[in-house]
Amino acid sequence: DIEINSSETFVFRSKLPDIPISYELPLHDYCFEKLSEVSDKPCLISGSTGKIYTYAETHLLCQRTSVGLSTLGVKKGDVIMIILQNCPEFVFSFIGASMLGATTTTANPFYTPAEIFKQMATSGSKLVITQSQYVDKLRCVTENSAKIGKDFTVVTIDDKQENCIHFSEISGGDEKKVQPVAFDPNDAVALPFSSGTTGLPKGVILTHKSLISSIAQQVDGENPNLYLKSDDIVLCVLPLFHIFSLHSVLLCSLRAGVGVLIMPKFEIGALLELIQTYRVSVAPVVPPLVLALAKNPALEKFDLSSIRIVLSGAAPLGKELEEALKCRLPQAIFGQGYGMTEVGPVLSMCSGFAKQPFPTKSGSCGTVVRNAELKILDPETGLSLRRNQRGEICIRGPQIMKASTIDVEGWLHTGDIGYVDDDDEVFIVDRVKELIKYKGFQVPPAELESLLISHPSIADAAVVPQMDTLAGEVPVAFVVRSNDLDLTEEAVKEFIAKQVVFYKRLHKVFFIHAIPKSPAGKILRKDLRAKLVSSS
Ligand code: 4UW
Repeated sequence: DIEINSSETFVFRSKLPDIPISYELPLHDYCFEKLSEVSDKPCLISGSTGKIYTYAETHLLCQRTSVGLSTLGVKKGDVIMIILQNCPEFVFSFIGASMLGATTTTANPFYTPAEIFKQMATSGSKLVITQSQYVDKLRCVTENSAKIGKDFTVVTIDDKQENCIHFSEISGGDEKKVQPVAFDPNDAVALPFSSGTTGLPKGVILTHKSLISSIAQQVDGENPNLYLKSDDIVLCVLPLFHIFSLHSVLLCSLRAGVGVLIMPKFEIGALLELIQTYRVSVAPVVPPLVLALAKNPALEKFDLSSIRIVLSGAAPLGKELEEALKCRLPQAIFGQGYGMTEVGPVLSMCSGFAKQPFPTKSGSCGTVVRNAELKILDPETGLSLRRNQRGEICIRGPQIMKASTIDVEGWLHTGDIGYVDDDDEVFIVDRVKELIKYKGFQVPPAELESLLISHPSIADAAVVPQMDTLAGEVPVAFVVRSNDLDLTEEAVKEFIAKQVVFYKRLHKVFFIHAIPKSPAGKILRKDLRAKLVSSS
């Protein structure tokens, strides 16, 4: 019964006060600002070899790698590409590139050659750092005529490969040759790929300013939102090529001066063993990992009492799942963060992780980070909504990417539907954007649709998410055959599977007569999603 004033905006803010954030330092110097205080402390712990790099050693190797990269011709403004499983060399390369004023684009090592070359071309990278097992993909001539050693440079971190350079040649640079480069806080430092709210994957320009803002919003200030204690060991099993791990696991830990336990891939036995051995205290996870931990009987055999924080994100975490793991780790605080690559990346974080924590509710994605504003818009009317009303989540702050789907007032529209409750907690309930998330990995429908339409027997196609207990969501396709009525579901699935990374594979194909579209030609995805619900 309250009259709505159409110009009124309801802005939600953090419970924590804003803090001053300085942009005088480039990202690498900001992350290592307290180096002298932590130089002898463990920084990177390699889970696979057991090797421990102190903060001083890590910093030195980053400097040497930066000199080595510059010897290979990498300079300010260039883009290098990292195609690695989690490993210390990932860190040396990313920070080393930052020291040169260069930008790093990260790719999933499981990508197909087509996906890798697309990202390489779009990002303009001429140097790739990878493992020998992936070099064959880079030699794939059917995808690209560019030649290793001639058109682009490849560095391998393990075995030496023909025409490639070995990492020891670049990490052996002379640190005394480090040249300070002129730097602007608005220079790009990371170029993760994301499809955002619509379309194909695009390079998201994250600047020194955006990443420093987002790190500061988590770990800086008198009462940090994500309080990392000096003897914490943070688990780094989520892939560093994704912004969640790169930002909230690696960069936040470096800034806070805590140890990072690096695991190249997820394997439950090894994971439990490492948590016990290294007394891991902070566990950033995604829902499928929560599931693996909650359900695995082997958990009982290990001492996991060191875990004090479980931070989940990148996809919705069901309450039952959270409860199931809580029972097994009764000493830990559970909470979620809500991130999006374009937001640089964190919108909200569990305030139960703060140095002086707040009580939080299960299912919430935290409260909006400090030094930022969040509002909820009615998707129909565009009006700003009050507490407990569902609408599109929008964010404004210094962490969001340079140039994007930001409106004239500086608000980024996420394409996520949610609400803010009476205690300032953010809840996500739906997604209006096209994006599909398989175990937290991005599956852009537009990418699969363009591949489908390239098939000679397919006239039109649309890809939408279907709910799945294990993966959260899986992509399924609606396909209009052109004339070949023999085209089978299997043939369509295989056609796609050959061209994309495993999590983008189609789980079902439905043949229909026409794809429902709006008068403007936009696929009516809601209608297709509704068809799935009614048929299941
Ligand atoms: N609940 C439900 C969530 C949630 C979610 C994200 O691949 P992107 O672009 O980016 C991410 C980043 C996640 C992240 C980064 C840093 C961090 O600290 C943190 O906290 C744990 C998480 O996923 O996908 C963005 C989209 O993923 C969905 C949502 O739709 C968002 O727009 N998403 N987090 N907690 N859904």
